[in-house]
Amino acid sequence: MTATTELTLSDLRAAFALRLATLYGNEVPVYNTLVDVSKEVNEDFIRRNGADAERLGSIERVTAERHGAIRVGSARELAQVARVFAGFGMHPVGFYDLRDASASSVPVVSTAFRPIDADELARNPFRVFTSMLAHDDRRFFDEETQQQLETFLDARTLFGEELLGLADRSARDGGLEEPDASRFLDLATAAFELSQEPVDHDWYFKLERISAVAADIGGVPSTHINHLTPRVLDIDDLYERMEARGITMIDEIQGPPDWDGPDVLLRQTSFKALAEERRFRHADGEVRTGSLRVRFGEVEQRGIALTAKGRDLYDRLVAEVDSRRAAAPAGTTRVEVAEVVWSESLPATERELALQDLAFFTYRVADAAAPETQTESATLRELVESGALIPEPIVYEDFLPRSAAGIFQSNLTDDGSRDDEQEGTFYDIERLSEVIGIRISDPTDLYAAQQRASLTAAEAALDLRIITDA
Ligand code: OOG
Ligand code: NI
Repeated sequence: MTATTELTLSDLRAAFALRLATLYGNEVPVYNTLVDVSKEVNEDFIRRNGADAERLGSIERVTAERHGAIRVGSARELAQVARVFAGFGMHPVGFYDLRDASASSVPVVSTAFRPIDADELARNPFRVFTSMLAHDDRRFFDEETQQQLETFLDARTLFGEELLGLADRSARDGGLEEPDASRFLDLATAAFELSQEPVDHDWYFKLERISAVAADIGGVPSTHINHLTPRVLDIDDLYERMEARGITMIDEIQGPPDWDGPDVLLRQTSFKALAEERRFRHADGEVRTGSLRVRFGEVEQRGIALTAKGRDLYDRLVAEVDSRRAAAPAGTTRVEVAEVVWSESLPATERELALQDLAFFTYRVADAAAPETQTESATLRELVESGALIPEPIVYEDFLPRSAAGIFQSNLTDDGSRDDEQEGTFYDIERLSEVIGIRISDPTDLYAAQQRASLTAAEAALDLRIITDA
C-alpha cells in the first residue's frame, strides 16, 4: 500500500503564499529588496528587545507573514475568487468602502480573505485584500462606460472550471492529495500572474481618465497581484532604511503614530509604484511597448485588535488629529499632532487597554493560581491585578479603510474624475455578502468570541464567575 500525502488547507495556504512571493518577486524585483530589508529590521528588533519582541507573534510567523492585494471587476469574479480562496482555508472578513474613504477616484468596495480560527492563523496567516470594481456606480461611470465595462468583464475568464473544481473539492475535504494539490497550486498561482497579452490602449486610457484603479481592473484581460506585503516589527526603522537605499516612500506611515504605548491596529507604508513595461494595441492595429505604474510595495506593522469601544476612541482620535492639525502652524505633520493626541487620550499600558475594555486579549490562568479563598465571583481587574489571570494580546488581523484609501491614493498620479451629484450604488457588509454568496464575518465579532472563549475557560479552571465591564 502506498501512503498518499494529503496537503491540509494550511499546507496549501503556506505553499500558495510562497508561490505568489516567487512570482511577484520575479515580476517586481524591488519586492525582494523590501523582503530583505524587512528581515534585517526584524532581526535587529529581536536583538534589541529580546523575548518581548515576540509578544505580538513569533519571529517565525512574522517573518513568513504576508498579505496580498488583488482587484476584480464584477460580482461573478468576486464570487469565483471566493471559491479559490476557500480552497486555501481563507474566508471573507470585514467590509471596506473605499469610494468614500478617499477624495480621489477609487471606485471599489473590498473585503479580506483570511483564516479565521486562531490555530489556522498560527499555522499560516496569509490574507488577501480583495477589491471589486463598483462598475455600476454612476458617480464614476456613465451609462455607456458601465455597459462597455460589463461587456468587457463578461467576456473574460479569470478562473477556469478546473481551478474552481479543485478549489471546491479542497474546501469540502479540508485539503487535497497529490497530484491534485500541485495542480491546484499551479492553476491558482497562474491566475494571478501578470498577463503578457497586449492591452487595448484607447480603452485602458479612457478608464484611466476616470480612475487609474478602474483601468487596472477593467482595462486589462486578467487580474494580478497588485502587491505582497511583509510584516515588520519596527516600521519606522524600515522606512528609514528604504529611504537610505534610495527608494522613495510615500510621505507618511499610515495609521497610528509611533508612540510610547502598545502598538494597536495596523501601521502601513509603501513605496511608489515603479514603471513597468506593457504592450499596448493601438487603434491602428499596431502593438507598441509603453509603460504603466500600478504596482507598488507595501509593508506593515501589526498591533493589538481594538474592541468596538476602543475603535470608537481610535476614530475620535483620528478626527481630533485632523482638526488640531488644521489649526496648527503650516508644515505641522499629521504624525506630530497624533503623537500628542495619543499620549493624552490612550492608556499607555497593555493592562489598562485590557481592563478599560479598549483592546482584545485572551486571558491565561497563571500556573499557581488555585484560589485561596472560595469566592463565587471576582472582577477581571481583581484577577489580573492579583496575577491570577495573565492577559495576552490578540493581534489585529484586518485592515483600516482610511489607510487602504491612503495606500491606493498614494499611487495615483492624478485624482481621476467623479461626479458627486450622482447617487452612488449602495454597498454594505450584507450586500457584499450576497454578492459573494457567503456571509462576510465581522472582524470585531471574531476577536470578541476568542476573548470570550478564554474567559469561559478561565472561569472553569478557577471555578468562579468573572465579572467584566463589557
Ligand atoms: C489595495 C489597497 C489597500 C491595504 O493594505 O490596506 C491595501 C489595493 O491597492 O488593491 O492593500
Ligand atoms: Ni496592502
